[in-house]
Amino acid sequence: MVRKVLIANRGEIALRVLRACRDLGIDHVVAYSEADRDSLPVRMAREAVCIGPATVSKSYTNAPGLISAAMVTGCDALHPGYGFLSENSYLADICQRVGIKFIGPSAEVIAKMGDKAQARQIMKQAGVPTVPGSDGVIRDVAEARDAIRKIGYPVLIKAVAGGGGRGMRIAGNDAELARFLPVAQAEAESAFGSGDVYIERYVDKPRHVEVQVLADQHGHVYAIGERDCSLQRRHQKIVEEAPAPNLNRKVRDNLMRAAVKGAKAVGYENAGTLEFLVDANGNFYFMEMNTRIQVEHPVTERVSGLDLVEWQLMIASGDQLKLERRDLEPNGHSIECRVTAEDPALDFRPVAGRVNQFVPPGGPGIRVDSHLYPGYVVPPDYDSLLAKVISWGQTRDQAIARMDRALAELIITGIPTSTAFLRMLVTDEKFRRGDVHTGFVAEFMNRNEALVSTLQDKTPNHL
Ligand code: MV4
Repeated sequence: MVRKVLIANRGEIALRVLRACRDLGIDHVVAYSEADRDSLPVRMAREAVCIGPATVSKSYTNAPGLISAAMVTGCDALHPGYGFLSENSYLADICQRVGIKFIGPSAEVIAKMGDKAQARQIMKQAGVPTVPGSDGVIRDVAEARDAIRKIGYPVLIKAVAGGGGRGMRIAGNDAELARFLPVAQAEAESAFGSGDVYIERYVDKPRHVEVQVLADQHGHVYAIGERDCSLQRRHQKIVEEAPAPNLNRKVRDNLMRAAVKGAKAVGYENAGTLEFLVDANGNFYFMEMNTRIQVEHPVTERVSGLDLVEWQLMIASGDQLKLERRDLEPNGHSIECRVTAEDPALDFRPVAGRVNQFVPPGGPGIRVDSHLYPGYVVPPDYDSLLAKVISWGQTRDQAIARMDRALAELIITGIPTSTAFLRMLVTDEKFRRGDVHTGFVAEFMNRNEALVSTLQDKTPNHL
C-alpha cells in the first residue's frame, strides 16, 4: 500500500500528481528546488521539502538527495513525473533497495528499454514489428555494410543511449555511411556517455503514433489507446491527439495487440508508452518504449475516461486493473496543445520572466493543466512548458473548433508564448484534414515563415 508519495518533479506535472494524490486521499510531499519555492505545487501541497539549488543536477536529478528527502519525510513511494530521473534505472534501483516504491516499472525494465538497441531486439523477438535494421550495436563501417546488405539504403544511424531523436544521422550510400558513422559515434559519446550506435532503414515522413499501456502487478496488461504525436519541432512535441486521425481500423487493432504483446514480453508494470512509426501504407514499426507517464497523457485520459495518474498510484499500491474491451473504445476526440514560454518571433527562443496576467480558457470540452498564476516568475533553469490546453469534442472537427476558441481565450501577459503559433497550426487546412506526418511542422514553417516571425500574443482590451 502506498501511504505517502514524494513528488520528485515540478511544474504542471507535480501539480497533476498532487491532484491524483488528493483525489485518492494519499499523503504527499513535493520536492522542490530553491527556484521553485514559490511555485503552485509547493503552495498547494500538504507538505514540501527543499532538495537543493536551482541547478537540475543539484536538485531534481540528484538521486541521493531525492532518496534522503523521501526518507526524512517518511514517504514510502516516489513519483518521478516525466523528464529528470523518470527513466533512470539507478534511482529506481536505490528506491527498491531502501523500500521506497518507485512509481513505474522495475529498475531492470527501465534499463532494458533505455538501451534502444536492446529494446528493439526484445520487441523483435516478442513478435512486435520493428524497422529492418542491425542486430544490436554497429562498431565499424564493415559491420554497417554487412547489415545494410539486408536492409538497403537510406539508413538512419541512431545512438543506443539516445532516444527522442537526438544524435541521429541519415546515410544514403556507402560514402555517406563512411563519413557519418564516426560522426554519429563521437556525438553519441559526448552527448550520452556511450558511443554505441545501431542502424535502421530510414522511413520517410512517417507518422509518430504511440500506444498508452497500463499493466498491474497481477499480469493484467491493456492498451488504453493510441495518440498521434506527429506535430513536433526539433523533436519537441507541440500538438498531440487521440485517437490518431485517418488510422485504418485494422491497423489500429494490430497496433494495440502489438503494444500489449511488447509490454507483456518485458514484464511491464505501471503506465508506459510504446512509440511506433507508421508509414504511408499503414505499416507500423516499434521505435522506443517510454517507461514513464508522458506529457500528453491527458488526451488519452479524456477519450478513455481513465485517470492514468490515479492508476499509476493504485497499481503501485497493488490494486488490480480489470477492463473490458468496450471500456477501451475511444469516446470522441481529444487534442492537446503545449503552450510554452518561447518567442515565435525569435525562432522560438525560450524566455524566462514574470507572468503578469493569467486567464486560462474554460467552457465545454476544455481542460487546462498549468502551474501558472498571475505574478508567477518563470525560472530560466527548466523547460519552457507553461500550460497544456486539452480540448475534447464528439468529433475531431469539434475538438479543433474548441481548441481554436480556447487558445483565443487564453491570456498570458508579461512574457511571450507560443499561443498564437499553436492557433495557426490547429486551424491549418492540412491539419484539419488530419494529413499529419513528422515533417508536418517543418513544411508548415516553410509555408508560413514570414507570418510566424511576426506573431505576438494579443494584449487584452482592458489593459
Ligand atoms: C526514425 C525515423 C525514420 N526512420 N527511424 C526521431 C525520434 C526518435 N524517437 C525516432 N525518430 C525517428 N526515427 C527510422 N528508422 C524518423 C524519426 C523522426 C521522427 C520520429 C517521430 C517524430 C518526429 C520525428 C522527426 C524526425 C525524425
